Amino acid sequence: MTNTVLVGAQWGDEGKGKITDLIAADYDFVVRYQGGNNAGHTVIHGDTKLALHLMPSGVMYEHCVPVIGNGVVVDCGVLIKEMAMLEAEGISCGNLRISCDAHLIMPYHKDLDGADEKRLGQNKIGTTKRGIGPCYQDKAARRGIRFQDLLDEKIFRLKIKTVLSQVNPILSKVYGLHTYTVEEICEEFLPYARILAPYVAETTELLNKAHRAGKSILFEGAQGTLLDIDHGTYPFVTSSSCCAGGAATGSGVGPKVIDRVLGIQKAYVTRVGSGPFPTEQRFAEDGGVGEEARVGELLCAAGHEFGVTTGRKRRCGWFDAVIGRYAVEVNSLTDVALTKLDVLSEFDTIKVCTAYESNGVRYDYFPMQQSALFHAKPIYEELPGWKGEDITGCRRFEELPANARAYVERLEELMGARISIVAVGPDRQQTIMRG
Ligand code: 2SA
Ligand code: GDP
Ligand code: MG
Repeated sequence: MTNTVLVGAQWGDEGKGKITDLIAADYDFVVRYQGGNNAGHTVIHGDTKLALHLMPSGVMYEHCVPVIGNGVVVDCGVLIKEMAMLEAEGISCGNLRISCDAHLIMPYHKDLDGADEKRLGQNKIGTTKRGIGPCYQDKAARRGIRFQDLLDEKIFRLKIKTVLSQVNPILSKVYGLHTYTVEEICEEFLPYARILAPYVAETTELLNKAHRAGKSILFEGAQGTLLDIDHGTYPFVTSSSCCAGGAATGSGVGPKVIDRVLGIQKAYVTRVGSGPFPTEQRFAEDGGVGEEARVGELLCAAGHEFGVTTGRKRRCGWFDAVIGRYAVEVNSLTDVALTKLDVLSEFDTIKVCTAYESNGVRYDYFPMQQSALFHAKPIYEELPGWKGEDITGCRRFEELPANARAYVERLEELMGARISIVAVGPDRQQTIMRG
């Protein structure tokens, strides 16, 4: 039995939902280990496109147990709505298990997220304003509210009273926002407790027991390597451990349980929100001119690059092998799934960034210094394209045009990792499994 971590190798939206959905059939458990409803994972159900924000993509298979691990932050209202949406689609959520240690996103977290972004003005992070950062702040400050607190009304009231004594003055005095009473919070959350209680479990024990019994586990990452709180482009990151290491801390299994780490890479790169992006092809509205703006717009249009959670237009750019190598290292990637290769069928030639030049220094690795990354200029290699050839029907690697095969093989060489899966369209079957 293989236990696999599936991790975004760029800035998120690499197509994790599609690949999880594709391989989840082979696993007994599918576990989300970090993030919250900032994530938007697209899966296709029949003819319908479904956006999953909190539910692990394994929910699509009846035999799979979807688990929301301790590392996830949960907006109960959003989860309940998502469960209702899935049930309406005929997808049962009966197997769902939620860690009793997972933290709750409270209304004041969302208020603070929005207010913080407003305060930062031009320097804003570009968050999804779902309360993710403030919820993880409370977790680290050891005043967060967990599912186990919610299930015990007496404890819940006590904890809310304590946290409000700290949060209310910040809301009113620092941000001029309205404050909350214990009653207000209870009115909203106690009904959530009644709905969600049957799903709350000691998931660390559940997963370890399952592992001992020979069951297989898929850990579904959200966001991506460069949005990781430690290894990403700090401070323009999310507040959780998106990298493969987070799968262990965010679920309660030890690292030796993990056999395979599958990195998901788009055949080009996108980013939502602020922060450095060396290979970005800026849109006209962001200052791009001529060829740069044309390439950015074409990638965005052909790839339908709009946020699944917020609808924001994603910034687009050429494939960056420096990031690819970095992702291989920090996640111990065993192999890579390359998605959206079909989108590149629009181009005569395709650029790949092989290294950076920054302040007169050549970087073959991802620079840790923020200023070096900020000034990084990509060094490109230009490869011939396969323009006009429709590759969405290809199911074997040999069926791809020679230039598409050469592109994939060159990326493997530059990253030092095997590309075991190539996606050529959004549907489950539009995939080439190379083994
Ligand atoms: P947050 O809300 O605190 O996590 O924001 C911090 C940064 O993390 C980025 N972030 C994301 N980047 C890509 N995709 C994400 N999910 C949605 C999607 C995004 C959307 O699947 O499309 O709909 O806009 C995601 N979630 C967080 C965010 O842009 C900030 O840069
Ligand atoms: P995630 O957050 O990593 O799960 O990715 P998103 O769901 O946010 O964004 C990926 C988008 O690309 C979704 O709309 C998918 O349906 C789509 N997609 C995934 N793989 C492919 C592919 O190979 N080709 C095309 N054209 N679209 C794809
Ligand atoms: Mg997404």
